[in-house]
Amino acid sequence: MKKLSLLMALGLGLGVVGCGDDTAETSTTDTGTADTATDTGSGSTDTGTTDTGTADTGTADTGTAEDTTPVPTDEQFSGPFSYVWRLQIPQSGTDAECCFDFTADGVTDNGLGTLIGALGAIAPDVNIQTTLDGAVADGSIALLLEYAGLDETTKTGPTQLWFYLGTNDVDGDGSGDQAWDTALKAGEGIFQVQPTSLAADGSPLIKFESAEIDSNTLSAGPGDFPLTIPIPGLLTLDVTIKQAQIEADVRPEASGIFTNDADIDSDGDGTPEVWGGGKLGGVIPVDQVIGILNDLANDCACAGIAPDAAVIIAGEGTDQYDVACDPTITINDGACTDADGVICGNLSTVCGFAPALPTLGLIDVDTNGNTIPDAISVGLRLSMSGAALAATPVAP
Ligand SMILES: [Ca+2]
Ligand SMILES: [Ca+2]
Ligand SMILES: [Ca+2]
Ligand SMILES: [Ca+2]
Repeated sequence: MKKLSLLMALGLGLGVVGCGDDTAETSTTDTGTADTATDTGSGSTDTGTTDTGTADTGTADTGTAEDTTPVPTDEQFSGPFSYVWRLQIPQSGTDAECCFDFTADGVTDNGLGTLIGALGAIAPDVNIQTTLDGAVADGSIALLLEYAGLDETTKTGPTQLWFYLGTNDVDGDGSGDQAWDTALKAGEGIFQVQPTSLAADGSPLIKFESAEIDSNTLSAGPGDFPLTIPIPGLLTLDVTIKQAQIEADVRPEASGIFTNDADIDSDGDGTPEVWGGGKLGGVIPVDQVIGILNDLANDCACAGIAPDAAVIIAGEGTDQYDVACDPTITINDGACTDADGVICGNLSTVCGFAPALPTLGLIDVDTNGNTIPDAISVGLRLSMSGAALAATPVAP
């Protein structure tokens, strides 16, 4: 199990992603499997080279071609950029807070908010939002977006979204070079890209390959999106968000792309609260979460757990996603200390709680069409300002 520091929180620094609806069609010969799906997407007509390959025997494609992926012609690190100066996790409240409807019932879904709200009730001293705010303000989390291939003059049209971890400590003295609350939020920030967000060849690890800015709306996805979310003192969610998408109310300025805040009365008291104008959402298969918990449990030798034990047994049952600890595994967590981590010392509590997990309402999306929810919807609000890069990425 990877124990990731807060630096990696939402740092998007792990894993390789294949994002976007369609991979760009760049070859001239069709060597792939016959197309059997109807293309229902929108976008501009595919104007690429004529396909001279084997005839496609699949269902006729009656939709508009979805191949809008621009091939960036400008250099990496040339911008335009955004700096994410606020990440908000709605924990309860109104439908408008965040972010997307994954169940086609017209109501947005956010099981992550439900989970964090529940954690807040169980452990009031663990405030995820305060932790996130602090990490962004002190530079531990400096998330940058590059709009690759975006028209540099109009800052609109098709683009790719490339994500980087950055630092404002360009001079390397250990502290940020500019004030977060004024300069960075105002779009005056100058950053350097951290190598943890780059592949061996220097290209970005995390990206939405198909995105667009149109009429002040930035949209991207849906696609797969790897993400790391630490829950301090409990666990680190290291997951791939499925059906990930971004939608943001943006305005292009000289220094980059800014979000426009959204005023939403999230607590229903008649006075609106300020939310970031960007929305990032998707669903996390529960199987991934159970895998993380079992990885954590496998580190609990102090409780008598074998390194390869499947402590938690989970999966879709006849009417719900069932979760329970293996009753044949004996847990002696009383022998664990704080040094063994929060999970090991509370493993029997976790196991006592596990069967109740499906009843909390956070497993809320069915991803395989059998009507049994098997995934947790998530949503974050983003606030962004323009930004610039100082130099090539810092050396590894
Ligand atoms: Ca819904
Ligand atoms: Ca510095
Ligand atoms: Ca209010
Ligand atoms: Ca299902």
